[in-house]
Parts: sequence; C-alpha cells; structure tokens
Amino acid sequence: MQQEYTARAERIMQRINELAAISEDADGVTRTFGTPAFLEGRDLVQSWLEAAGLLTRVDGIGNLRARLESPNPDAKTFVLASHIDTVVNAGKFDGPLGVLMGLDLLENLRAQKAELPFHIELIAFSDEEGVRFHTTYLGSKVVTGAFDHALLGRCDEAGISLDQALVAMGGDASQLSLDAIPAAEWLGYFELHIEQGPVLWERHVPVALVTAIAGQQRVELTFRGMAGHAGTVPMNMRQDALCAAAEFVLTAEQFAQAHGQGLVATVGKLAINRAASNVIPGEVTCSLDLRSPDEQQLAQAYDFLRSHAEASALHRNVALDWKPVQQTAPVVCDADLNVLLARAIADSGYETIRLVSGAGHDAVPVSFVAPATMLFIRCYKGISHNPLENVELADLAAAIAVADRFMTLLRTQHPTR
Ligand code: HGY
Ligand code: MN
Ligand code: MN
Repeated sequence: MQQEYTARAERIMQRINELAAISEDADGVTRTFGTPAFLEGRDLVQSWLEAAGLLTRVDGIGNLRARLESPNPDAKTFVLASHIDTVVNAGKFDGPLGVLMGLDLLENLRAQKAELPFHIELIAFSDEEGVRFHTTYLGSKVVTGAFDHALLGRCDEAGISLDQALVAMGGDASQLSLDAIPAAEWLGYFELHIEQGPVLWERHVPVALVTAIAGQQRVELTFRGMAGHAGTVPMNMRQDALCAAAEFVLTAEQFAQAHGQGLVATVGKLAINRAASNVIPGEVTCSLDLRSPDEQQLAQAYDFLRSHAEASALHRNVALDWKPVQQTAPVVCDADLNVLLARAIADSGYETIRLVSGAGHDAVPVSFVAPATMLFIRCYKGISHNPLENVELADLAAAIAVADRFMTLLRTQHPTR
C-alpha cells in the first residue's frame, strides 16, 4: 500500500511543479485572479481533470469544476476543493495542493469503480487570496450562494472593475446565482491544505485535523496630512502622513503582542503616494489584517486600533480614512466529519493533532451552508506565502493514505441523506 501512496504522491508533486512553472513573475509563483498566468494555469489543471475522464466546466466567476456522479440522481453532493489563485511571490503548494490531491482521490475512486452514494464535485476556486480586488473567497462565495453582487463594481489597482475582469476572462456575472450549489444539496466539504504554521513541523507529525478557522478583519487606511519641503518645514509644524501611519503600524504590532492567545495583526501593504526623498509625505495608504479565533477578542482589538488610529491622527493634524474591506467571523469545522477524519488519521497510524487555523480558507464560506472540515499537511518550518514553502513526499503520501481512508469511511459509514 505504501508504494501505491508514494507513487500517487509523486504524480501530485510532478503536477505541483508543472503548475508552479506558470507565473506572472519570472521568479517565484504569482497567479492572481483572472490574469493570463492564472488562466494558463487553470487550463493546465482542466486538462488533467479531463484526462482523468471527468466532465469539467468553468463557472461564471472562473472556478474550475468537475463532477463524479453517483448512480442515484437525487444524491447529495460532497465537495472536494481548494484554490488555484496565489498571493504574490507565493509558494507552490498553498491552494493547488488541495485541488490536485482532490483530483487524485477522484482518479482513485474511478479506478476502484467505487460505489458512490453521493455525487462528488471537485472545485478549483478562482479567488481565495483576494490579492487583486482585496476581498477574499470570491469563488467559494459564488458556489455557496453568498456572493455580494455589489463587489462587481470593485476596482483593482489598474482601475479595472471585477465585472470588467470577468468579461475579459470569459466569465459571466449574470449567471453567478445559477453557479451556487443549493444549500439542501450539500452533503459536506473536505479541503486538504498545507498547515502554513509550525506545529506539525515542531511535533514531527505529517497531518492534523482542523477544528476551527480564525476570524478576520481587513481594513484599508489612508492618512492625509500635508506634503511639504523636507528642508524648510519645522518639525512642530508638520502634518506627516507617514509618521502617523508608522505609529499605527507599531501600535498594531504592540497591541497584538500584548494580547496574544491567537490574536495577530499585520500591515502587509504600505504606500507613500507621490513619494520623494525631499518631500514630507502628504498621503499614505496601508492595510490592516487582524485575526483571532475568538470573535470578542477580534472585535475588541478592531475597536481599540480604530480609535487609537483616529486619536493619533487627530493629534498629528492628519486626516484618517478607515475603510473596512473584509470581515469574516471565526468558524468551527463539523464535529461529525472530524470524527471520521480522526479515525482515518488513527487508522493510518498517526497521532491525531487538532489545530485551529490562523489562515483563512474556502472552508470558511462553505461552513455557513454545509458541514466542512480540513486536513492539514505539514510544510517546511510552517513557512507559507513564500517561495520557501515546501512539502515532503513522505508527508504527501501520508496525507493521501489518510484522505483515502476518510473517503472510504464517508462512503460506508456516514449518513448520505
Ligand atoms: O490570508 C489567508 O489567510 C489566506 O491565505 N487567504
Ligand atoms: Mn490557501
Ligand atoms: Mn494563502
């Protein structure tokens, strides 16, 4: 059996590497929503799905979808999925690994001619990271019927709206509501994903099941002071937008460090508008990414940072525009699916580690309409959103063994109505 799992792992790894060679950038992996590199990568994945004998389609938001039908036309649908878009200068595994492991599971079920009491839909979501339009889960929100059509007017940094981007990539905003899987048809959801954290690396265990996914608040801040001559404006007369932003960045870091227990705060983007070395910055924009598995702690941190930023901007005679971009509550994974997953992990001979995910995943919007769970796979030192992201072949083989057992338990032990 181990040999079989290693062979399947090798094929997945080969596909991971082939897909990773498609990128917007010469170095690193970047395939953001709707770009030519994204479309080329999706075409490659679609060719693998079709070579596996699966019927595929691309939906209105650009998700790639394939189904393995049960002989029972009234059966519910179980979804295997992850995302094929990436962050900028990403690793190879965040997203594509879950899609390609899902494909492997389907190929194996087809090869076994396994009796399917439910339909299985494999989905490669088109925009989980939200890099281009600064709002995540566009693909999975369409499939779960939670897409906000007001987002169609949101523009990227080039001023192209989501609606225009969809037209350019062959998408179709008018059919998005038809692309949802009705809530009554969902049996459940399973996503395989790298841990993107250090626990499995530290504990020397290849897999873990996910019990919950942290909530997120994403904000865009704009500090507007007064541009001025670096040589002539006295320090006590300045309205320096960058100093106001810098104070905010350090306050966010210090607050999260002081309040710990899962609260994290990150300013990942900061831009000085019309920057010059001899000009006092007049306008600065930056992002805030705030997360916690505890909804109350998240809300308190959000309120503190917002009021602190407003007070400090006022003190500096700088105007602050605080624009909420995304708000997602913490979610819990399905207890029944996790019983099966824990059993699959134990039957495969591994310690059952239970983790809360600090990273967001498409399982978040899905968990509002269907039982959802995830299997984490160990990655090198927990590094992710970084070209150093890596997964060992043996850990991939271990995860396939666990996922195979999980799918067998699902088919034979789990209520399918
Ligand atoms: O940001 C995240 O948590 C995920 O990578 N979208
Ligand atoms: Mn991901
Ligand atoms: Mn990611």
